[in-house]
Amino acid sequence: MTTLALVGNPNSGKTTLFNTLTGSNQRVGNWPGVTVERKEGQLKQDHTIMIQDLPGSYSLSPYSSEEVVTRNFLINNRPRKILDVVDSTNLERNLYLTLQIMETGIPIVLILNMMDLLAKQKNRTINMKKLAYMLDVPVVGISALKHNNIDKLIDKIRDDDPQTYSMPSYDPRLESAIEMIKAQIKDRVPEDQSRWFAIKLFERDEEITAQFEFDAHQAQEIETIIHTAEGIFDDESDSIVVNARYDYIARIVNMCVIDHGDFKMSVS
Ligand code: GDP
Ligand code: K
Ligand code: MG
Repeated sequence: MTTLALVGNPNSGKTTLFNTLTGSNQRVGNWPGVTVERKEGQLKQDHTIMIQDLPGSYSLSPYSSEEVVTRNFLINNRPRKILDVVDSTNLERNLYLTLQIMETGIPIVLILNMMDLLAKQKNRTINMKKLAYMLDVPVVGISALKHNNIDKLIDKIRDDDPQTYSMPSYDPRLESAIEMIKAQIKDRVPEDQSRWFAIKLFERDEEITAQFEFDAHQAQEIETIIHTAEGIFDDESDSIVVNARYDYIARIVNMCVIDHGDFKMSVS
């Protein structure tokens, strides 16, 4: 049995897509310890594929029960692939979660949902080929509601090639801090997960930091790396990362999206 995780912002269409993919092959329950609904189901076309519908999240920070359930599932269960459902009419905001998903190193299919709405709005064109190229991940545009392009999505879901992608790379000064923290933890975590943990440590994520049980010397070394970066950026470490992600998204969107509305405004 292969487990794939459905992840996305609230209202990106995850449940609609989940129902389309699994039909009536669903099990509904609760996540242990929290009143967050848990849903899993087998892909209609292939019962060896189990799809886990994870709670809607804007980030993988521990800000809400939903986000904690989602991130713990991704980190502890390491699903074979993440199906990242993005509301294509809210691309920038949704890509913020996508970047964090990519930091985990887990293979991903980027699903641009609500393409029917985007087409109707007529104010934006997304070049999906370019987006796939820039992010280095497979991208498929669908409408979960109208069932458009679901066959193509299922092909990508069933594609079992071991997939890797280049990690999004941020401001070089931030990257060097991340590299230094990675060096501190290199014997403690698998290589493909080290970026995720290094970023979480850099953000001073309490839960992840506690998991490592650093001795005083190592805690001090890591704190010095973080503190130095904060001096360089004149900002708190967690907002350095937030800004780096938004800068990266702005660059990607700038190259992959044409806003027709902006153009009209700029000439009038
Ligand atoms: P979730 O919160 O991510 O599980 O999102 P839902 O599946 O509950 O969908 C949120 C709303 O968006 C619902 O009203 C859906 O009918 C609607 N929706 C989902 N997918 C699409 C789509 O592809 N196109 C359009 N127009 N609406 C959609
Ligand atoms: K909803
Ligand atoms: Mg839902």
